Amino acid sequence: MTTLKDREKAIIEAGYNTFLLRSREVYIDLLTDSGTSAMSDRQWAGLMMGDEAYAGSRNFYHLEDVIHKYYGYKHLVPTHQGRGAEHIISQIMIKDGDVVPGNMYFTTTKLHQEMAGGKFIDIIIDAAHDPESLYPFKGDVDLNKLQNVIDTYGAEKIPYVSIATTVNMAGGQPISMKNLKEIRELTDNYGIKIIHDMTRVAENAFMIQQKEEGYRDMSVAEITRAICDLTDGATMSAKKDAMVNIGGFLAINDDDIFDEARNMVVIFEGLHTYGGMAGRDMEAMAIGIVESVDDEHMKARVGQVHYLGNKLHEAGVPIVKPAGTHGIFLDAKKFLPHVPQDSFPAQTLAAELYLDSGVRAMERGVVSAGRNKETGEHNYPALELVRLTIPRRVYTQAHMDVIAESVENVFVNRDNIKGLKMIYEPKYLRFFQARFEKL
Ligand code: P61
Repeated sequence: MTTLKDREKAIIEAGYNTFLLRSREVYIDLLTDSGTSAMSDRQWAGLMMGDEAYAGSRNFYHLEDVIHKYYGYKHLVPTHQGRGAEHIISQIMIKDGDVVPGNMYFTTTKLHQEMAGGKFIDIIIDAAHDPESLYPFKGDVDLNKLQNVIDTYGAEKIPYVSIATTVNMAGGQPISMKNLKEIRELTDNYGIKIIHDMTRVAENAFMIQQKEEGYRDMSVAEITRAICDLTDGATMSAKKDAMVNIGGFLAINDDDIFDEARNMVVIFEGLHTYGGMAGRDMEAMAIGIVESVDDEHMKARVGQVHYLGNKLHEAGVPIVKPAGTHGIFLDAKKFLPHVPQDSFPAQTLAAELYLDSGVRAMERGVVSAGRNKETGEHNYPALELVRLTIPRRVYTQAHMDVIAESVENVFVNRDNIKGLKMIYEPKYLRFFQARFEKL
């Protein structure tokens, strides 16, 4: 625990950027659910069974079996985390001048698509950009938007459609099975592949089970598999659903793409049977994947997030509705209507929340959206959010209560809060290292 004086010093030293705080300065850490979940007794036991052979570790074959069984993809290329897989698939599939339609951008995914010469085009439904819309599947694709991209650029310019389960930047919103089937049908007509960002696929499957007609009697595991079966390949950050501290993979059905990816992984990640992970990491991941599709686990995990969401909603705090699965997202535009978007309301709010209680959250607004590649202007996203991300199996209900109290406290005092100005801006993924000063 820290005093207000400690926190004032810490946030100034961190340039009002929660990514630059030291963890010892943080009381409840809601920066991310990435690599921060608690591993189970079985996963820890798995760490003890690491086979650290350079080549052909038995943990790799275990992981491969689990991925075949639960996700169904034919080939596995392990990587050190999600962006390692994004790098490889983007470099292999995207050519200069290509376009990649997707259900809202994700920071690292989009950057890798651009670095490979592509342009990302957002085809998510309009409701996803509206924090007040109560539509339960705000991760859905607008099929007219997708058709429009195909008509405008031609199918040969579209290496794949990028589909995330769930959509992180929209507030952790799921895509429906119905919509995914329709995307499959449309892309099949043109021979376009679907590459699946499956980072939180089990959470998406749980939301389908709970909210989509006809899925109540299917298990999270069955729905997860059905989602994967509608796609051609996937990138995975195993630090989320699969509850490991580090790890990820690329999975792909196409033999030729696999051949290239397996070759490329040895340049950037490591040998094709470990790809940047230790044998023990692969073992913990294999076990974590099985745990991630457990219905009871998912009920507790998403239930905890929704408990916090309900509390904040009842207190009148503006949040993205309906609550997503991996965190609660504060609507900073409504929270701080007097702070213009170019004074970074979400960055400001995250800093204020830290000052109030030592709760660390993450900006997901104009800072995260970066600059337009052509004009150099800030991208101004409709969603200007602060993400209160909940790690899995870490915090208790009492923590949720403390978090809600602190957010409510900042909300009551919101009129006194002023914005920030950016004084240092890195070239890539600026939100990680940018620095700010109080206006
Ligand atoms: C997170 F501020 N997510 O949510 P890697 N796809 C998706 C992710 O959520 C994801 C990756 C790919 C993080 C970590 C993070 O702008 C940021 O294993 C849907 O992190 O490489 C990661 O997977 C990339 C935080 C990433 C960020 C980028 O907290």
